Amino acid sequence: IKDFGIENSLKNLGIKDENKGTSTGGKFFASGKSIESYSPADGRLIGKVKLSSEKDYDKVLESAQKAFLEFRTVPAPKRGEIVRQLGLKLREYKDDLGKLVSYEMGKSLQEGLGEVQEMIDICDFAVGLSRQLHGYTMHSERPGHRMYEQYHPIGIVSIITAFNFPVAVWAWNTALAWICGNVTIWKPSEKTPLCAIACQNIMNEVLAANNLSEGISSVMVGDHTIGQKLVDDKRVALVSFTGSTRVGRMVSSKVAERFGKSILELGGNNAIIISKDADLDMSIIGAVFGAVGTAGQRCTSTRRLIIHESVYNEVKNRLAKAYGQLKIGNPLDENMHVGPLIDVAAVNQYELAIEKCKKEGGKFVVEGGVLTGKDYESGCYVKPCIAEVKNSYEIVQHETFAPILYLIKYKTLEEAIAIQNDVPQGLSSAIMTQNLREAELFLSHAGSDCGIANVNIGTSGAEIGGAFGGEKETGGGRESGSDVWKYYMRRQTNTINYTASLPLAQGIKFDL
Ligand code: UN1
Repeated sequence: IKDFGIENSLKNLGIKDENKGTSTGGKFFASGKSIESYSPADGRLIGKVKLSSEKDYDKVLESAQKAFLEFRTVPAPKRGEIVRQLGLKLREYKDDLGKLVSYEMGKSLQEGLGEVQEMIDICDFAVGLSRQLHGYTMHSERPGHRMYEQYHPIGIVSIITAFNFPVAVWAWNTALAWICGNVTIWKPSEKTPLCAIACQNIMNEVLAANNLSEGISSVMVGDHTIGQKLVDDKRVALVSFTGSTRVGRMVSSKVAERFGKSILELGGNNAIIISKDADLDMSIIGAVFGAVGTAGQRCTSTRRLIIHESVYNEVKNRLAKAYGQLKIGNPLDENMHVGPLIDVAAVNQYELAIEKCKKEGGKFVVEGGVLTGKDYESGCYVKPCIAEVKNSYEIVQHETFAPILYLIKYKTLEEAIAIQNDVPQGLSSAIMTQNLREAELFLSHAGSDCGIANVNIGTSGAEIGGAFGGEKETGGGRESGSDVWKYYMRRQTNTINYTASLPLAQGIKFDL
């Protein structure tokens, strides 16, 4: 088997055959059961990981609580300096980590490297931000008084991430949480535990170089019981959860019940509207990358194309031709466009969705199917497929994490926007058009209802500088850029009286 240098990268990242899944910044430990991580690329066992147990959980939480008391007093720009060093380390390890992401998760090497680039980018962003945690000042209605708002650290931030972005989502959250003076506890997906251990190894180098106490950045590779404990634990101020709408709903209500804060990044059902005035060359590339990139396993993957009737057949035929040219294979091989799905369970979901789509009346323009034979031994490779459907089909309303693209025809832009919005999710959306009126209507208050709305760009591949997240069943959370840092802090309004008298607000008189 061709190794693509993965053995060497595993070594550089400190991944062993047997790993322990818990670290608070120092040595790794774990006393739970063991799991195995297989690569969906070639089916090989990459390594074993001993999971965090409930006993380990208590240790991590205590260490985080202690660390917070100290870390919150470190000046924000100094915390930024630590994030700057993390960004430098990530540059050093970019090739190795990108390769591991590709090998353990299955996305193409290009996308694996892109994911590490997102980590580097958010570090740079956070460093600058560490000097800009601004609040407003305002004029008091009382003479000799001053008012302002300030933001303080909130405490322990737990980060629960999914397999599809096994490293970047942690970095988005950690970089911001840190500069805000919080400590973080990461529970990664059990499907990509080694990516998490590699990140923590990198982090531990930064922590050690700065003599920082344990507990500032912890990882716990554990099963759902660990996730549940984090969600229920009053000591955890903010739960940042990325995953399914089904689990997100539980996280949301459990955290709300104890008046904790949560950031939810749940399912997407993203569409591109291809107008009669679209640049079709651009539209085809945008649609194909959006639908097959990461084998359709991004939250932002393009699931639906809403195509104007006048260009419908041309787009359909050109898509079919483009799909015919897709090379599916080992994601570490740079000649391949599409890698595998994460595991065989995901392949089953893909097959079920195709079956369901057919039952509901979907007509396949490009047939799907599971690939077998040489180079496909892992059983995780599937053919990206395209079906003509109605938006109302149950399967079309549902997010299937696989490269299945649905085509829908429209007559007027108002109708297209209504179709685009007529799903339970609200993450990403796009329009391909060179017509200013169409673009502006799509972005207007009568346009897309999603957290992300693009013009002449596909639905996936957002930059970290803007707030990332979506509405409706996507959960309403925002991560990464813009003013998202405010989620990671508690807000305080301060009124200061510098006179010798005590006037009350609203002109109330109270004399003794
Ligand atoms: C996700 O799929 O969970 O916009 C995140 C994108 C990436 C992030 C996706 N920057 O596609």
